[in-house]
Amino acid sequence: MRANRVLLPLALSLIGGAVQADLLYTFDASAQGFTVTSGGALTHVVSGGNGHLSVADIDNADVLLNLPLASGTTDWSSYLGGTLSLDAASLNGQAPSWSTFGLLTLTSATAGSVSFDFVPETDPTTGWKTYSVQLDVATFGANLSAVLASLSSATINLESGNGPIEVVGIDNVRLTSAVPEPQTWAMGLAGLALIGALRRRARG
Ligand SMILES: [Ca+2]
Ligand SMILES: [Ca+2]
Repeated sequence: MRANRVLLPLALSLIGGAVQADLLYTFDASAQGFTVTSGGALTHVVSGGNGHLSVADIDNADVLLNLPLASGTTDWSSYLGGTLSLDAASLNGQAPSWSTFGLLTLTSATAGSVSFDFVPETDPTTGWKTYSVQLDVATFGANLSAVLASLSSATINLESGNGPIEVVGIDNVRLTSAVPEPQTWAMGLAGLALIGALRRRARG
């Protein structure tokens, strides 16, 4: 039994290294903790059980959508190499005339910030479209891993109109971890095998 006290946590940590929770915000019942802290007014809209966020630009400050994070710092290391995606649409038919829509900025309490604009300058347009960005060093630079490990805010710039003229919709914000590398799968399988061995020993 003493060996199990050492081996069981080891087995669980091997599995934990391979399995990382994805996040999906569908806004079907609420705004799920998303806020707009600058330049815009956020409304949660429900239609036929499918909700989304509606954000109206109200002044000349950038409209910044904040993803919900725990206070202090959050460790998003497991999303390094993963993907952030969202659905967006122009809700009032305003053609895009400002290019910063889709600028994702990740800020760390201790390691500065990184950013990347993942929506084409010609979007969003009327009708929902999905946009995504890979959270990798090739896209955000070498500082990304340090920022993700001590994240204090994650904001998406929603400015698509020159002046307070646009109303945009946001839905299905999704954060997925990287597809595990073969060696990560191997660690997870090793963890499962170890647990299997411990159970057999406990029975015997
Ligand atoms: Ca929805
Ligand atoms: Ca604007």
